[in-house]
Amino acid sequence: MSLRSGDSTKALIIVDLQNDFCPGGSLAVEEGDRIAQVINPVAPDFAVVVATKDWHPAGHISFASSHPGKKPFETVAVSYGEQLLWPVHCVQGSAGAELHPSLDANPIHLILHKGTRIDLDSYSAFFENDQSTPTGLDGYLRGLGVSRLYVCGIATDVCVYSTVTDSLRLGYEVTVIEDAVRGVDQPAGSVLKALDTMRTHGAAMTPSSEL
Ligand code: VGL
Ligand code: ZN
Repeated sequence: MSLRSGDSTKALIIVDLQNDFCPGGSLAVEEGDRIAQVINPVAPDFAVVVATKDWHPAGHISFASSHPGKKPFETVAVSYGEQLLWPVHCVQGSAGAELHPSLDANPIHLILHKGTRIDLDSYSAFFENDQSTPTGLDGYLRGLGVSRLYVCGIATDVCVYSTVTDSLRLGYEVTVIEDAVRGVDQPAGSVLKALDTMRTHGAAMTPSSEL
């Protein structure tokens, strides 16, 4: 678990590789569980490895069940704009919120819990969905001298997307590990659109074989 002697400016960010986002989970993403086999061999080569966990209290604002009459994938107006509603997922302390067992957790230095406030969702690893409340991750990474991020995980079109665009906005050099991301694709086409926008904003796309 010590910092490696490799390039200390490079961090791996593993976004929300949790049971609820994998086949069998409440917000299952197709092939979500396949990512681990791609990440496990490369993670130990990074000086810094961060895993995020979506970590919601029961009754969270992003759950459709918290809004009478609303169904998953509908939206509601909240104080910070439109909130897309989801099935109940990643409830703090539940089995669904655990990292997927196929992910080797040993190389992880920091596990960041996000979306922990009942009235505020958080997709990005850097800012809550009000776009202004920081998670502290930027300070952590800068404190370690990190300037280059390699991002993987779930979901390409939700939390990976927000994490990547925030990273670019914060001035990091960002690479998406293209065979280590999977998306919700809700509505259909969201994954392609997200990949395209990430590229346009300056993210590089690399297969794990070229790391
Ligand atoms: C996510 C939907 C709701 C994600 C989190 O990790 O991409 N998606 N909460
Ligand atoms: Zn969530």
